[in-house]
This record gives sequence, C-alpha cells and structure tokens, in this order.
Amino acid sequence: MAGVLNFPTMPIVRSISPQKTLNHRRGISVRVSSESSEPSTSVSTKEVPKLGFPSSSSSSSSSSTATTPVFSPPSDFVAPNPKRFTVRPDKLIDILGASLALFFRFATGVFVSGYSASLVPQSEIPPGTYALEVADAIHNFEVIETKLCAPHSSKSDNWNLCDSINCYKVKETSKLGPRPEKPIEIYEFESCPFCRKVREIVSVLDLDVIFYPCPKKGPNFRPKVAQMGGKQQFPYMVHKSVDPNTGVAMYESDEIIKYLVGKYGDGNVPLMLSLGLFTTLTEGFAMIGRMGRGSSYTPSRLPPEPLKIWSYEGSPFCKVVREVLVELELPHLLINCARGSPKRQMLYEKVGHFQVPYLEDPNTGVQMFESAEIVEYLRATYALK
Ligand SMILES: N[C@@H](CCC(=O)N[C@@H](CS)C(=O)NCC(=O)O)C(=O)O
Repeated sequence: MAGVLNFPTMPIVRSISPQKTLNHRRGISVRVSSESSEPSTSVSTKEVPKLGFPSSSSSSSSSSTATTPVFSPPSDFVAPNPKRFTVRPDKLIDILGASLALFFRFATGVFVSGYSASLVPQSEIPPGTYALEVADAIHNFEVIETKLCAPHSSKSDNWNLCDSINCYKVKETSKLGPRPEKPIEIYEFESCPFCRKVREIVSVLDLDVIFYPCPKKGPNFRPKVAQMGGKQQFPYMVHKSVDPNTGVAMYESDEIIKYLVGKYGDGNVPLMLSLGLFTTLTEGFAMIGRMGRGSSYTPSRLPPEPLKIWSYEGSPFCKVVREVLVELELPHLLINCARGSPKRQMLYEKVGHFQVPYLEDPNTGVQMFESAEIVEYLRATYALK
C-alpha cells in the first residue's frame, strides 16, 4: 500500500561534524566539536530529524533537567582500538550465530549492486585509498585461530604476512544508481524477516536510512506507525520528497523493494529477494542463530538526536550492534557500506581506518569501533537501570 503523505515541517539539526584528530590507537575517545561540514559524497546525512521526547515515552521520567536528559558516556569510557576480523572470545557464539545468515541468504547484503573485485599488487593502489589487504585478512583470521586454539601462544599480533610475501589488495568497484535527496526512513525491528528483506535491499543499493526501531512493546515508534499509516505492521517506509508537503509511505516489503530498485537501482529486484516464499523462509532461517534478538523492548532513555552507525546488513559484527539499537529503541542513521560501497573510502579518510561497525553518537560525542564494546557502551548510556 502506497500513499501520498502530508508532513509537518521537521526541525533540521546540524550534521555531525567531521572528526579532527581522532586517534583510536591512542585511545582518544570523545569528540567535542561544533563544525558542520560533511564529506561531499555523503548521502542523507545533512537533514536528520531531531527526535524530541514523545509524551508516551518512558524516557522523560529519567530527565535530569526539566525536559532534556543530558547524556554522557560512562565515566571510565575509553574507545577500544579497532581489531578487524577479530572476535572477542566471549562473543564467539554471538558472531557465529549472526554469521548463519550469510549461508541461508547466499551473502545477500554483503555486496552492493554491480560489485566486482580483482586482486592487484599493493603498488597499484594509490596511497590513502581504502582497499582490503588480503594478507591482513589472512593474518587476522590466523590470530583469532591462534588465540582460540592456543591462547598462550607467543605469536605476535603485529606479525605481518606482507613482510614475508608479496602483498595483494582487493580492488572493488560497483555500479550504483541515483542517490536520494532526502533520507529514507524505515520503521522496523531486527528479527522480522520482512524487515530483513528491506534492510538487505538498502545495503545492496548502498542507501543511507534513518531507522526508527519498533521492538515489541516499544513505547515510541510502534504507536507512531499506527498513527501515520493506520496499522502496526512492519516494515513501514516513509520517504519525503524535496517538496516538504509530499512524499510516499508504504507497508509491504515487496512494494518497498520495488520502489527502491526503481528509483535508486537498475529497476531489477535481486534474485534472492524475488523468490517469494523461498525468500521469506530463508530470511527467517537467517535469524535462527540469534533466537529473536532485536525484537523486544529494553526500557531506555530516548536521546534527542539519532545515533549514526556505519554498517551493512551482511556483517555479523554489525548485526549484534543493530540488535541492541533496536532493543533500546534508539533511532539511528545507518550509513550503509557493504563491499564495493564508495562510502568505505569516506570512513577511511575520516578516521584513517575502515572497519564496521563504527558508531558516532552526537548525544555524547563518542565515536568508536568494535562491536562488543559498542554494545556495552549503548547499554551503559541508554538503558534504564
Ligand atoms: N573486532 C571487530 C571486527 C569488525 C570487522 O572485522 N568487520 C569487518 C566487516 S564484517 C570489516 O570491517 N572489515 C574490513 C573490510 O572489509 O575492509 C568488531 O567486533 O567490531
């Protein structure tokens, strides 16, 4: 069901400022800055609605001032060093469970449209350009294996395969369609197979999306969907046009997918999203390993601004973070950067490293890598004790 909407004027807030001197390796963690420019190729990051505190929210009760709670990171917070392809040992089961989706969904949501990759010698990649280093990936998998199988082994984390063999990099390209002028907004929850279909297509099309989590018993956005569209059914997509008084809104996942590929892709629905019941069943199986995570509400404080997460649907590390964002009902602007996305280069330039998930929280100034620590940070900052 698609309909034309009338929207009240939404307040516009400043975009998140670029980071000036963040150095994760030195453990600097909190950004306090007030500049406002965003990398020019960024999509959908300039106009992000301020969320406010709906009267139905449990959040307002915890305010430390009259209306707006002040958020700050935990007092002992230090951003962890990024460790690509490394699983924190206590999270192994979680990451393995989240990885099952890759098998059931044939890696849909890992690559953007028109993805192609070639192995090239390191010397062919200009300095300052993001590219996955094959040796780096092999090395990190070896370190995981070493840590898990022989935790007291003396093999150093800094051991580098590039020292001993010719190093190759993966050169990745893609073919993307036009980019939206206004962010797409999606109301959904993590463990819903129909919502997952839509999350896969936005990863494939490399679209940035403001997600409004609708976990069961969530006090804020479930009622809002019923108010806007007439029923609580998910996913629900709202896409405003440049004319502030018009836009589209729709419920059905297949309709949303067709709309998005028509406007921002080549018009063709990817095979794995076009197989009807088989698609829905495999989307359901994809979540077996997570046993309903990301579907029920954990009482939380609603922040005034959406969080920003660099992520993509096919990454098991991103999945465990998204689940917690949903459980805490935290609206977030998701910057999709599946393999082949040009936004990988943007993050690389911004922080000198590419790895997802990467969280930017404008409510506290925190910016951080590492899924396990992001989950802990989110719970410590937003869950009601
Ligand atoms: N230890 C990290 C691992 C994250 C990670 O390795 N993410 C992969 C995506 S699944 C990545 O960013 N790879 C870098 C690349 O593809 O270049 C965490 O738990 O967040």
